[in-house]
Amino acid sequence: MTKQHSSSRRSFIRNSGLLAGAGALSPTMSAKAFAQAAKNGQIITAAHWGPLVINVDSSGKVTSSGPAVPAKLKNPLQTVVADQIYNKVRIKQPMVRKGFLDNLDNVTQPDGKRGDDEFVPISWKEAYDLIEKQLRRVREAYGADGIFAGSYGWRSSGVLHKAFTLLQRFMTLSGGYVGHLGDYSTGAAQVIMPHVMGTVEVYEQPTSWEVVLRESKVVVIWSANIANSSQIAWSASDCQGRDYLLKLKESGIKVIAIDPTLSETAEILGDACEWIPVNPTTDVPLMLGICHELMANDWHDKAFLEKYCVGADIVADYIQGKEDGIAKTPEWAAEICGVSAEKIRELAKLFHENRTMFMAGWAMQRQHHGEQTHWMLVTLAAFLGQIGLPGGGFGLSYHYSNGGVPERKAGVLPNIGITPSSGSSANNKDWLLTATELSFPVARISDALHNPGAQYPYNGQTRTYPHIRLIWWCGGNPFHHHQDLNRLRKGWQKPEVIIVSEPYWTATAKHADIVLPATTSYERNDLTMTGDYSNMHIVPMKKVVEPQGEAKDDYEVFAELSRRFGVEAEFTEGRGEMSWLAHLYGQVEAAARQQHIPMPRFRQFWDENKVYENPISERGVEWVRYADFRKDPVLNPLGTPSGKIELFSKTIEAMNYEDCRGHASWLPPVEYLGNAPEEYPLHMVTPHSHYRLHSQLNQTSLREQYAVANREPVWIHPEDAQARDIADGDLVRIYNGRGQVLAGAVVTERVAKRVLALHEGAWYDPADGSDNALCKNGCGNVLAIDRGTSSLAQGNTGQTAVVNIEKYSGEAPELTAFTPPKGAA
Ligand code: PGD
Repeated sequence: MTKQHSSSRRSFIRNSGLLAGAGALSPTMSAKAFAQAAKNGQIITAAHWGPLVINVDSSGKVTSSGPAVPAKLKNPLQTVVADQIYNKVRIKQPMVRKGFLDNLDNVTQPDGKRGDDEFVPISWKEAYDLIEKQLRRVREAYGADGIFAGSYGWRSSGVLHKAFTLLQRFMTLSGGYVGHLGDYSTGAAQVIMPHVMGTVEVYEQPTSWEVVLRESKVVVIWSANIANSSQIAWSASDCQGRDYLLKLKESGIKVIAIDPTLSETAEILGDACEWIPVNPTTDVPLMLGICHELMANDWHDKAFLEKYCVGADIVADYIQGKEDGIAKTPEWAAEICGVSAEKIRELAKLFHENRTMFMAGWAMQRQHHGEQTHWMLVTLAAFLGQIGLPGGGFGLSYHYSNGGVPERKAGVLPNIGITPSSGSSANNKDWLLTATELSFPVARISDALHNPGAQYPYNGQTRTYPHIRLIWWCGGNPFHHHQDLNRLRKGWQKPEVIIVSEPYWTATAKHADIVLPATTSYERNDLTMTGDYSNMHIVPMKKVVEPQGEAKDDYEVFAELSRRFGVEAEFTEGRGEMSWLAHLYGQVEAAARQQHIPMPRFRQFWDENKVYENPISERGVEWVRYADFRKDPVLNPLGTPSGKIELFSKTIEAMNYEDCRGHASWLPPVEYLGNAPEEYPLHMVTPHSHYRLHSQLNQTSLREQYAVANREPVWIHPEDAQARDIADGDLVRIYNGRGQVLAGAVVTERVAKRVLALHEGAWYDPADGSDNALCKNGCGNVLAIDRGTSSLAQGNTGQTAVVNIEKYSGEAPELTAFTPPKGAA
């Protein structure tokens, strides 16, 4: 890695732990070994972090956990199942906030104390009674649109115990709710890409890794951290993505990582990878500079642009400055993005001369004007003319859910649905239309709470925020995932009732009125596939231990509430846990048999206690994204209005948005290094941690491996540290006009100058109930800006924040992130 310096290496290794696991082969679990494992009291289950073998002692207690599928690199997330189950921050029984209980006669006038109050234990019966009464009251007084059950979040794996799906199933059947649009992962890209490529693109299988390894000459890992993200998947990781990284390392392919930080991916690739640090949120100028150089040398693929794209001439005029008088030369780009003009020219030549695959991640679209980055990346790939060729073009999902791992021949396991499979009477209900109209882009939650009834633009429409009176969150943690938490905290005081279902006392649970203890996935039976694209395995997710304390499955809770609202039969469809699993498995078995894939009957599958691996498919191995379109764009048109790649979109232009024009453009963000004020001269980025899935697992012993000064570590460049007299290991305060957090300094050259990297997902831990409360654990979202990416997508902007940092001079406050609130200990 060209930019790695030895002085930073030690602190990096301390903070990544990656190399410690390298080469430590996981046990290969053959069928015989699985059978033996079961006999020995080992249980097979799965989590987002892959299939797991769990060791249980004679008293039924979990002693250790590890991988059930072999992988060359250790996945630390697989090792802490016991910590997840037995944790002092588990919610032991239903709880109600004291101020809420005292104010029950006046519940329409909330007391403003959420997040700064004590809790009182209640029985499940009391909790159900309270919830039933409040739901009936809110629905009668305000209709279904008074209830927000969008409840975004990563919950846990499983096709039956899907937290927010169960909440929404109950709400659908019992009278309605308002939900959300989009997600935090790809809020901008998933709205812009259908206009450009005719599909969301971000959740689709890119060209197979096997083809890349055989055909690509250059791989550009652009704002993506394949090493970290492949540890997890929306279903369960198939654990193959990082093995492919190791193969890439050995392949001789030229690999480039463009990123403000030297990620774990670049670290694994070592000398096979050149790190090009780029200023945060300035990838568009870099791409424009490369395009300018392609055009200056007449290297752009005119035949491709003519045959497969619309609007290339308009974009070409923009690149050359004919539209706005600014030629997007490498020099112009270098000034903004921090990559030298010489390097930009070198990249243009390299990409032009070689089969190049862009593996783009999503962090670069979680920023103000984030729609532009993926649009511009497609534009650059189109100028190179390699889209649809083996090993060329772009893929927007190599880092996610092990994208690029070849798809297997498989039946696909269905999930329990939001509406019953029999078809629901709910579909005919009046509320559905209103709720559809009032659902809002998920990252506008604070805005919706602060501005009920206000109108806002979204993807060509004018929409209206609902007036939210009751929130139920189940399977997510907005008090880590949302931006500008001080603003959320204020808006959060407005609804009349807030209910949270959670296994742990997260900040979201601490900010609720009624808290229901949920089981972890290890306390119930379920099923999952692995690899959201590869469909590689089907795994029995076996209950490992009985529910802890008074925790209940979300399924059981919503089934009971459904009974109270007279819709139990529709909710359960007459099934209990195991009959649901047999039913869902039956569907995958039937689909598999149609493809002549033999599968055991459910009972045998379940009893065998093993991971079932689907057969290899030649088609999956040889998959080249957009090959059909390239072969015949008339017979295989894209889903865009023109059927081609829309480098210029008439649809978007007609929306007349100043913040998203008819073609990809450089629109400077509201905050970045190019306009940072003197008091906040640094840019904070918030990458995803190697040791967590978002905020999940921050409470486990893995934290001992990365915490610095008992806080979330922040990476700071030595020059920025020296200028502030900050040493490695110091307790520091990071702050801007939105808030302040404590963190532990890691002084390292693996972050670009004037950039701080504070990984997302540290549990929010406000010191008090004040407007600018110091977060004692280091949650970056206290500092990130809360505004939509643009009028088009209204996605989240978690990567947009300018800040400053100083050595913390006061006495270190006690960390309370992992301590239950008063009354609950
Ligand atoms: P998680 O930590 O996964 O984060 O935000 P998300 O809210 O998904 O939260 C899931 C919660 O569900 C946990 O608290 C867990 O305990 C709980 N849970 C797990 N299983 C169950 C269950 O069975 N029942 C119930 N009731 N609860 C359960 C993630 C979001 O954060 C995402 S997807 C992205 S991509 C964003 N990334 C960034 C970023 O890069 N930078 C910033 N600044 N901010 C981000 N926020 C976003």
